[in-house]
Amino acid sequence: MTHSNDLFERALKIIPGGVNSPVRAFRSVGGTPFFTKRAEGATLFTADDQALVDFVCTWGPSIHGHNDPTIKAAISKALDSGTSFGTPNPYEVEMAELLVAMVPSVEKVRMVNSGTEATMSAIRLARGHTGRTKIIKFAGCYHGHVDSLLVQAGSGALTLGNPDSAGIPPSFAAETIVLPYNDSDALTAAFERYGDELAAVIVEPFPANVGLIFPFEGYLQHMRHLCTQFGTILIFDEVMTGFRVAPGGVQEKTGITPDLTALGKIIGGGLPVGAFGGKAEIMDSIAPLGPVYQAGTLSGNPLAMAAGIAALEKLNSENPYPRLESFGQQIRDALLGAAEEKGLPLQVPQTGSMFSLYFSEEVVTNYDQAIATKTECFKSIFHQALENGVYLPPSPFETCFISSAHEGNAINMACDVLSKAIKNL
Ligand code: KE4
Repeated sequence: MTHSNDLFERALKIIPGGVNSPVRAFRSVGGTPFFTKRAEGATLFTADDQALVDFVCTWGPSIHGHNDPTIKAAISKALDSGTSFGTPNPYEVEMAELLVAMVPSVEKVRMVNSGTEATMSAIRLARGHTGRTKIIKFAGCYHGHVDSLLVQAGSGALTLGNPDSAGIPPSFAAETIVLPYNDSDALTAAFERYGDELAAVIVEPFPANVGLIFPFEGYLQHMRHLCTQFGTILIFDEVMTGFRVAPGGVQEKTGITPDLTALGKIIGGGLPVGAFGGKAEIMDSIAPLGPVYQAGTLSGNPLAMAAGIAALEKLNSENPYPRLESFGQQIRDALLGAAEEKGLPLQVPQTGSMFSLYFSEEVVTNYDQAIATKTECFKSIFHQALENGVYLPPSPFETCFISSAHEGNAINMACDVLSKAIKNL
C-alpha cells in the first residue's frame, strides 16, 4: 500500500488540488492530507499505518461510528438483489415513511444524492411555487455548492478565504440577499424592503460551517413569523443538524417548523444521499405532479436507501443522544479547563455531539466575529493533535463531530491530547 505522500503526489497530477472536495486539502491548516485506507468505530487507519481518533466523522454521516456492522449488513443484503434498478423500489417508500415520521416539517419528501442537490432543489421549488425570485441567506452559512447560494458562504469556501466563488454570474448573486445571522433588525428591514419579492429564506438554524453558532433567543421565531407574514417559504438546511442534534433536528429541538427542510449526511448511512421535504401543498409543485422540474438517475438508490434506513432505525432503537451529549460535555469541559489553566480565551460552543473551538474572548454569534478569532491557535492545535493521534476538521471554520463509538478510551485519550495541545500553545 503506497503512503499518503505518494498517493497525494499521484493525485495532484490528475485531480484538482489532489482532492475531490476542497476542505480535505488542508489548505487552511497547512501541510498535506493523509489518506485513509480503513475506518472502524471512532478510528481512521491511514495509509501511513497511523490510527487516528476521528472528530470529522466523514463530515457528519457516521453518527454510529465508521463501518457500523448493522449498516454494513443492510448494504450487503440489498447488494444481493442488485445495485440500481432505475424504477421505484421498496426501500424508497420505507425511507420516505421514516423521514415523514421523524422530521416535524416533512409531510412529503423527494430523495436526491447530496445535500447540495437538496438545497438547490428546495430553492428552485420555493421560487417555482411562489413565482418570486429573491432569496435571503446568511453570511457564513454554507448550503453546498449551489450557484445562487455560494455567496458569502462558509465551509470550504470560507476556508479558502474566498467567501464567493468564481463562475457565479452577477445576475445570480443579485437575486441573493445576504444578511448577518442573529440580527433581527436586519431581517425585519430586508422584509420591509423586499417582502413580496422574497421566495425563500434559507438558513442553517444552528450555523455549523463557520464553526458552531447558536441563535439568539427569539431569533428563529422572528424569522418564522416574518416568513409567514409575507408568504415567504422558510427553508431549514438541516443537512448537518438533521438527526444529529435530535432525531428531528433543530426543528424538533426548538419547536420551530420550517416550510421546507433540506437533509443529507446521516440519512445516507455513509452512502451518497440527500433529501428535501416539507408541506405537501408546496412539495406537490415538484414534477411530475407540478411545474418545478427535479430529477436524478440514482435518486432513491436501493443500496443507499438500505444504508440510510439502517442508520435511522438504529437512532430510533438505540437513542444515542444522551450519551452523545455527555461525550460532548466531557470534551467541552476538558478544553475549557485547559484553556483556563493556560489563561487563554477559548469558546467551545457545543450541543450534543457537535462542538467547535473559537480562540476568542467573546462568544461568537455571527460570521464577522468568527473570522476575527485567532485561527493560528487552531492550526497549532490541529497539528499537535494529529501528531498525537487525534484528527480534528482541517479548518477552524468547521464543526467537530462525535459518534456513539467514541466511548471510553477514545474520548478520554482525545481530552488528554487536546488539553496538552492547548497548554503547549
Ligand atoms: P453535500 O453536497 O456536501 O452533501 O452537502 C452540502 C451541505 C449543505 N448544507 C450544509 C449545512 C452542509 O454542511 C453541507 C456540507 N457540509 C460540508 C462540511 N462543512 C461538507 C464537506 C465538504 O464539502 O467536503
